[in-house]
Amino acid sequence: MMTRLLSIAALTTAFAAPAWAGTQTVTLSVPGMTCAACPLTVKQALNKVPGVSKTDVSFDRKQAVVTFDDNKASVAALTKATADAGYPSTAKP
Ligand SMILES: [Cu+2]
Repeated sequence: MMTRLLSIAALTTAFAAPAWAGTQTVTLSVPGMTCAACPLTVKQALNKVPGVSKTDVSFDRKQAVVTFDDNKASVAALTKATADAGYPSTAKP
């Protein structure tokens, strides 16, 4: 039983490490979006941050789901980017 668990863990690590090392997804709460154009501004700001690979901004939910490489970007860099664009944000737990 233990051996089996360990080999599964080893396999998972071997396959996961090369392609996905450092890839993180964070959901940012962006309460300042007040019209349908706002998400475009937020999306552009986030996409300019080096290391960001995917940005999905929802006006209805007032949130942005961002996929980024944590070797290049950080949650702090993402929230700063939205704040600089006029939309302060915070990471949702
Ligand atoms: Cu707007």
